[in-house]
Amino acid sequence: MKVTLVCSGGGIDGFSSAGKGMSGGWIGHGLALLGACAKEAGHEVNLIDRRALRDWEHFRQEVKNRAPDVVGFGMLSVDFNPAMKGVELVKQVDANIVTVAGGPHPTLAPEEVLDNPLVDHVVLGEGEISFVEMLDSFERGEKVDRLVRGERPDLDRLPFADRGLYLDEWRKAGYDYDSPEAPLSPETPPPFVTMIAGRGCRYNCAFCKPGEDILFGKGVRRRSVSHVMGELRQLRDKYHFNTLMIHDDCLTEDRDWVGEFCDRYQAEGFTQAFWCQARVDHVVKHEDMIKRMAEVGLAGLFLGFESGSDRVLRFIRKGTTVAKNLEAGRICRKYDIRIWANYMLGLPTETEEEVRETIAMMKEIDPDYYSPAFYTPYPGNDLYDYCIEHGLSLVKNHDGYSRNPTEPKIKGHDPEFLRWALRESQRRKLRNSVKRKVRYYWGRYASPKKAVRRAGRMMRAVHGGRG
Ligand code: B12
Ligand code: SF4
Repeated sequence: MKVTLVCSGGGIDGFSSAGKGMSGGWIGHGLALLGACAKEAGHEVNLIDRRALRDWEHFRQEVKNRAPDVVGFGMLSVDFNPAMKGVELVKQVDANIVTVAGGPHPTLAPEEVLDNPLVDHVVLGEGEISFVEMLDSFERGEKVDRLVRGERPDLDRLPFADRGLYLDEWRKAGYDYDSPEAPLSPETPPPFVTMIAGRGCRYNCAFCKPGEDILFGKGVRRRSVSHVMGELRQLRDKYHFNTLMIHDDCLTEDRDWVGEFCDRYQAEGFTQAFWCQARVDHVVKHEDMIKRMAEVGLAGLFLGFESGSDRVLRFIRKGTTVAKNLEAGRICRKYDIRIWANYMLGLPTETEEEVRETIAMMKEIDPDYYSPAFYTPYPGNDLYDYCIEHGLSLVKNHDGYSRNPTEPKIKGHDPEFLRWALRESQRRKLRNSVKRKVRYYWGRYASPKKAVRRAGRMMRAVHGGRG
């Protein structure tokens, strides 16, 4: 079968965004894995990334040129409108092309996607096995149900994500990367790559669950360290990666796995700095694990601090406390680990006083990167259901399912106050700003390591001049 996968991503501003930050410059591991599996089964696969196209006419042309038998759309809730527009255009190009939708939104709100008669099939949950079986059935001319429940794969039996599917498209669109994926920050110099070591999470935050359980099943399935090391070796040989982001919701959940990973990372000669996501309670409970991770290359953590109010943390079932948030911040600082701080403003039931507590907490933590969100109710979690039941949601259509802090997404909050809180939460205390400046200039010009390196360079220059 000739298969075209479509990355509908990038939200409403998706076109011409490839390479721009993490939304535009990171591959989607779901489609990259689906593509790898379909290729392995003998199908011909290519990918259209909306982010690397100019407009819908460009999309139509690409579909025409590729003349696929099947088009598979991957989508989050925020991608619903562009994905449905894509389905419509595919059918206009050729009504015989089979359209299949999968990913978080079709899994969490299948009825909305099935409502569109132009969508021929919907796959719920993980697609590697069932999508490929579907392609095989099409090839044999067999009938396939419209709604298919994806079978969960053994992650160690999967091939590695086919990054080329994305990178080739980006290059064709003129993005001349010195890095396979867009670096996260100036502290993750290229070549930068992302990877996924497992699926699922055993925690129960109300703004997330049960969505991820529905998508990946309850609990965590992690690839073996050997399988992950195989992919890292491939990334080293093929892309010479210099920095790495591991996307797992919570890589630090299994101490033994992390311990084995650190040992193997070091033993196999990897020295590249890496970042990952973690929970603050893990950082606090297992400082020794964090220390070990820092020894082998952990350079930064994405931490979900969420709120500076213990009442709000309980309400959203985060399972952490403000004291743990502060302590996790202190531990990161101790091991020179950068902090990417995720937190929310404008949650349901949150008072202005509690928002101020979040501001005060952020000033105390003094993270390296602020990642604030206006709480957004999107389908698939208990807090979304709460907002719908209480008539709180201000989201008018799927384009509004982005957490970007532009407009408050629920009723009961003063927009002006939240916008002030957004700015204020990111304003450092004078003491912290000064400390940061000093650290920066020390690191850049005066640290003993740098001084030795600079002296070495000067000596070589002098020597070179004489020679
Ligand atoms: C990494 C990540 C990001 C990255 C990179 C995204 C990217 N390029 O893919 C960044 C930081 C940019 C990001 C951004 C956002 N993200 Co995000 N992200 C994730 C995260 C942590 C991992 C994604 C991943 O690779 N998973 C592993 C792969 C293997 O799983 P998968 O992609 O779901 O694919 C499998 C199935 O879904 C299915 N499938 C997928 N596509 C298709 C297509 C077909 C045809 C078929 C048959 C099957 C199929 O098969 C795949 C293999 O089994 C997930 C949480 C998670 N653990 O998955 C959240 C998650 C996907 N993100 C989420 C959200 C809300 C967002 C944002 C909207 C947040 C915001 N800023 O407002 C944005 C929107 C981005 C956009 N579209 O523009 C939600 C989506 C919920 C929803 N209802 O849509 C999730 C589930 C987190 C959560 N628990 O709430 N995200
Ligand atoms: S928010 Fe993070 S820790 Fe909480 S349930 Fe979701 S993935 Fe797990």
